[in-house]
Amino acid sequence: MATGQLFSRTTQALFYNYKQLPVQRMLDFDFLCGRETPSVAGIINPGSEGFQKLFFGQEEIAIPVHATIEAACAAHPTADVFINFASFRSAAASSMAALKQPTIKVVAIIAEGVPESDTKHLIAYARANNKVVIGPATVGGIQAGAFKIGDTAGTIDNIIQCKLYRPGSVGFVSKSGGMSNEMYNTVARVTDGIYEGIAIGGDVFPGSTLSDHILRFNNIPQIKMMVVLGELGGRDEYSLVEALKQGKVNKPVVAWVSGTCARLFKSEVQFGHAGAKSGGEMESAQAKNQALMDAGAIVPTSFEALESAIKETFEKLVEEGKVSPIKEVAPPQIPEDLSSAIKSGKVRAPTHIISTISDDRGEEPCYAGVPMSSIIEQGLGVGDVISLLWFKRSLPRYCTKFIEICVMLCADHGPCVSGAHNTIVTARAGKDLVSSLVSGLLTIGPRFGGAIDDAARYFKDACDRNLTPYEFVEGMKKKGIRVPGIGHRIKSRDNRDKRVELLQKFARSNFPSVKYMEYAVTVESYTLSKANNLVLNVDGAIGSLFLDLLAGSGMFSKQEIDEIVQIGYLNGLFVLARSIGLIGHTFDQKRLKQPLYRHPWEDVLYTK
Ligand code: Q5B
Repeated sequence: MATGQLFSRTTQALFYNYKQLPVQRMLDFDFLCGRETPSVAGIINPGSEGFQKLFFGQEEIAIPVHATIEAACAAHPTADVFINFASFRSAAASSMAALKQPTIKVVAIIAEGVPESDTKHLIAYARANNKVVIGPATVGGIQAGAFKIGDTAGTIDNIIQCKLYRPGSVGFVSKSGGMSNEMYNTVARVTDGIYEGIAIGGDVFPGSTLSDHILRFNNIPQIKMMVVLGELGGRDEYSLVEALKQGKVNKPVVAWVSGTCARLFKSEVQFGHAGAKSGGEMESAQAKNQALMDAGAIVPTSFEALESAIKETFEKLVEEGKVSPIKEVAPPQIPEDLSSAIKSGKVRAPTHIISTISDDRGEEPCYAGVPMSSIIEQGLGVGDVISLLWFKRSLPRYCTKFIEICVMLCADHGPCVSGAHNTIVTARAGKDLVSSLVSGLLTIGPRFGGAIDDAARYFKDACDRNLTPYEFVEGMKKKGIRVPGIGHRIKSRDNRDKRVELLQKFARSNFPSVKYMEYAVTVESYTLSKANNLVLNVDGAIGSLFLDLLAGSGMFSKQEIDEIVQIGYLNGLFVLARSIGLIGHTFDQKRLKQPLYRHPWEDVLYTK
């Protein structure tokens, strides 16, 4: 293992398996410490490349994302720390790949549950190649005022409270990451603070040991004393005992091995960590505490007494003049994330979108305030969903049934109509479903299917103004406008449109009034006197009947009806319905494996 500093204020890391929170916490720590460069040089997100936007203080920065470890190392040759947030399944392979990169010197493995045999291989490789592994099953480590691994030391508030934004004189090493947070606090209270803290992880075979780090701390001049927090189970603490006995450590070491309560249990107990179980007397907390004390460490009588032991040791160093007084600096304020500031009610921000028809934020999505489950439990249909999402209210059943009939009757009208033709040609050109559908939908307009809204507008205006059919039709003719909802390419007086008949039949027996539809029929009588094909078509039937629905249901104010007619909701019925048929035509052509369509020459009049 390397012999001194692992990190500095310029250390940069590669972060494997993107997790937004720990990366952002590292960058917030950087800002707190006044680092000039972000401590995360790059992110490795296997298989994807690009940039990830994060905050560095108040500024947004784009951190490069690489698909492979090799690519990341090549792009960031000065980044020598590899922070591995892979799962326990892939942590070993990715850590080994990182260790094999010449640029990587330290690998921190966060995952818990890495197979012990894999960890042993990593340890052997790291030792042979003079590299450091921290973990597995670790939160990482921190060099105060310089560099922090992932989530080490928790929230920014905790980091500030523990004064980790500037270096102190204490080297700290523990097995537990959770306890290290506790100890950073304790150390900050009774000394000038942490210089470096490492959690080696709670596995049976940690990548680096307590003594590895204590020996390393011993070589760092800024560290004046060390604190060790071991735990029952394993023999790791004995290598520290050996180092102490051999005089390899010449700075005071305050140590405590937790787990003394294990003796209160009748049988062997497995504590939180994989390695935290007493396998015998030697591995008990009591035995290890005793051995450490015998070897010269300062060992308190209990965990509660650890704080005063650290305090006394530090005060002695101060008295001896071995620690120079620290110059306190106030850390800069980290700008709060907008989301958390809003949550805590500190700020308000204008929204960019306003929406009134649906809400997916609760336990279940709601359509116009009606929960999904209630729609299903009441046995409501697509007509009810349309009434909620388009009209923002629950309409009576005869209205929603009428909507459903419109959708069913307009779903398709054969392959020869404009929309289906376009869809078929597009599908045969090899295009996908959405393109084929959309190319068909784009033909819907004033002549084809999209005359419902105009039919409603003109019929309403004429009927409300009590115009005779003659006045209405001839008035339109004078303006050069064809009456929307009148006329059809194939339907005529003698070949009535069945759809129109069905809609009229339903409305006559269910609607309170069919005033507008009857007006449209009188218009039809007049236009039929001009030409056989000037029938009330499906658009005209829906347009006039919807006016009757709006006016007769008692669910809409006059103002709302005017708005619906003016905005133009009703072509939506044809668009929605015909999408069903156009999708069917797309599938039909694909199923039939139809080749590219080419219109025949003989069907074109070539003329000058
Ligand atoms: N004339 C639909 O025209 C069509 C007149 C009129 C006064 C009229 C035409 C029209 C209004 C728009 C409308 C919806 C283009 C139709 C639909 C869905 C579909 C389709 C499908 C499906 C048909 C001959 C003479 C001329 C014209 C006069 C025609 N319409 N006068 N008001 N509305 N209608 N669209 O047959 O004196 O000779 O110059 O624009 O409601 O799209 O199945 O195919 O489900 O898919 O081509 O049902 O009526 O007639 O253009 O040769 O005109 O009649 O001024 O008079 P045609 P044209 P003149 S439903």
